[in-house]
Amino acid sequence: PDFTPTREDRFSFGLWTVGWQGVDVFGGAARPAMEPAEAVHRLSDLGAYGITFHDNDVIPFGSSAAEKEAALKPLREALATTGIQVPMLTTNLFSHAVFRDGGFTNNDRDVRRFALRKVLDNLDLAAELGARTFVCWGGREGAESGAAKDVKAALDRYKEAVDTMTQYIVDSGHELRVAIEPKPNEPRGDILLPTIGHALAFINELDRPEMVGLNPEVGHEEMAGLNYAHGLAQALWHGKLFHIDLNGQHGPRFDQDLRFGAGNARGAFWTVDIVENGGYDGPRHFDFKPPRTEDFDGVWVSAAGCMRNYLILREKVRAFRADPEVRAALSAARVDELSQPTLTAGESLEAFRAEEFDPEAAAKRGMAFEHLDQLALEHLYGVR
Ligand code: ASC
Ligand code: MN
Ligand code: MN
Ligand code: MN
Repeated sequence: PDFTPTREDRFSFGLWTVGWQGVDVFGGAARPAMEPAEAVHRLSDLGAYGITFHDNDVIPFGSSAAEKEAALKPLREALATTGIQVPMLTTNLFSHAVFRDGGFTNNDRDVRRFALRKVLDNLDLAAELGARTFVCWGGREGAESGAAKDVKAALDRYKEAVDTMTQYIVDSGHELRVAIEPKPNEPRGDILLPTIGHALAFINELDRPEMVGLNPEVGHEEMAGLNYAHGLAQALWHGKLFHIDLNGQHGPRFDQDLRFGAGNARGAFWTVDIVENGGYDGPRHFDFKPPRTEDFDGVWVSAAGCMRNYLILREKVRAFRADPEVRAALSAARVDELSQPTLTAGESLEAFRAEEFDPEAAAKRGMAFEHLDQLALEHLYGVR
């Protein structure tokens, strides 16, 4: 099989991924800055169809209207030349020290007002660039200590901000939906809306829940010890999987942002399975960081690897689903039986409660899951 990406595969990358200079907690930049237009051309050559960015990946913080337009000009030209799209835009509410206690939930009201203005401006840019999804990653919305944050008040302010965004989207006629990106910790000690589940519950309290969904990231769920593929499945079940951030992570530790397919390879297999077969129809978006060991050659190897690994896993998932022995194993494991309602329509509860059942006999039936999982692993390991 050919693992060369095409635009039909709809791979997209954040400009902040390949553009990451390697600044971390212990060291400064390890690579020079990359021009956004250069990133667009290189990603286009590699087979991506889209790019995404935070306002300040392109527009320096504090730019005037003229400076903003000047910063956007080379990007617009690169997009026009390559035909690369901008399916998603997001706002940087985390780098500048003014956001050290957050944007939407900062204890300082004037900072919250500044953050919300920044986001409303960026909604206009997102709509203008043709984006359909607007991501909110609240990396600084949180706390390191107990008394410093009134969590219930913070959630009131979070809701107020997202409600203001959706009202503005409706009033301005923009074709945008908002996607919240959960993360449990880092850079804050504890971040609000830490997991897919917390964010789903929050969305139900909003004024326009139908306009707000999720942008789950592999590493962020795995940092919390959670199963990303299960999280995507639940988000799909709620109709809330608006966008995805694909990358790699080795279990609960700092946010590694490895290229997709590195880290938890088994998790990546089931991720591709649910993304391909679960009803998601958005971009296959990568939010990774090429390790600071790499020069620019390594950066492009890493970016290409995200797409190639996705296509390799897509092929393996297809082979797994098409394998007759897998189909038989799925039947033996009664996976399809779970789709039958537990009660029959119109069944009387009286008769149902009187029904005879032998739990000892049922407890003796094996579930046959190990054979099924062994087949999956053998597809993943490349021996089937
Ligand atoms: C985002 C996003 C993240 C963070 C991180 C910034 O917009 O999805 O996970 O910002 O990539 O370094
Ligand atoms: Mn991450
Ligand atoms: Mn992300
Ligand atoms: Mn990230």
